[in-house]
Amino acid sequence: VGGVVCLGETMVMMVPAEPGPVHLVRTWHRAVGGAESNVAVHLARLGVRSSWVSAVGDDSFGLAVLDAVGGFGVDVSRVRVDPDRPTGLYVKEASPHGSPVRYYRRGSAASGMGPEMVDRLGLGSGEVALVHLSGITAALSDSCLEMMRELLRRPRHGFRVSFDLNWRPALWTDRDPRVLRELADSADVVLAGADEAELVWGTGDPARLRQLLPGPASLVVKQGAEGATLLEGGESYFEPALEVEVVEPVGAGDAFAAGFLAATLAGEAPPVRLRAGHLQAASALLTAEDVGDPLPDDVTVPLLHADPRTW
Ligand code: KDG
Repeated sequence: VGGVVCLGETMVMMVPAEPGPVHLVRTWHRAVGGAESNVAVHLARLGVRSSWVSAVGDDSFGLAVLDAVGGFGVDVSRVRVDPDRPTGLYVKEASPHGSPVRYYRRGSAASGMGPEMVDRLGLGSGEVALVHLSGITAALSDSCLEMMRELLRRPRHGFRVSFDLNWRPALWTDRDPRVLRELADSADVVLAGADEAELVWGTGDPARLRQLLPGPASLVVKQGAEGATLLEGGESYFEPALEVEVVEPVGAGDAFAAGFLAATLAGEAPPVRLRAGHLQAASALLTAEDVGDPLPDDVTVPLLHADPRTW
């Protein structure tokens, strides 16, 4: 079985390391985060061969990103090092109720990616079973959007494309989000929160979506703490989420995607694929880092490796 290529920006992430208003915080925890590399990391942890492709600056933060993602067992050899643009950065204030994020990524190395990057993905090699994209990339720059379009235009010999809508309002202030629909409709597997589905297709209700679409062959609608619905082959499958005490929610969507995609590639049945997504998401909800593991292993590891077939 071929591996998964995840394409999209990863940044250095700063999280306050002491309480209090952020402008007074002087000690920071430096981590690394990016939706697509988060997916790659979770896949690697699940034993799926994964590679992360993006661009980083020729700077220390770029090295930090390569080190961190590579250190999780993800192949980073196709990442472009751009001598002219810096690695992006973002600041996250961790809270269980959603985490305000401030980006410092305009003009970043990753935003300089364009259609030429598609040739770096190794698509013709027979080694790629799936390319994973997200809506974040479409918002980064015109050239990034063109890169996605170019990829989605390529004939899909031997690989599928998955697309997580990953709506980040802060990135769309001067862009038209309708382009997300165009991208979603040309992917094979789409993951969307109910709010994101509403934005793109005008409804987040799986029953209505089922009537509305043809669109992607597989559409997962994530209904928050309630559960998730998979629309596929004219059928609809719902699986409730796990109940967990949320430490910090950012990164849970990426974890869900990885669990779902890993089980999909393994040819599992729809309920098992949804449960695999929920298990991974639960492991991410229990940590403040996107994919970090600061909690005792006895909490997160069993979740990461639980068998969704025996749920
Ligand atoms: O899904 C988590 C991501 O949102 C986070 O890691 C940062 O990639 C990121 C982004 O662009 O928001």
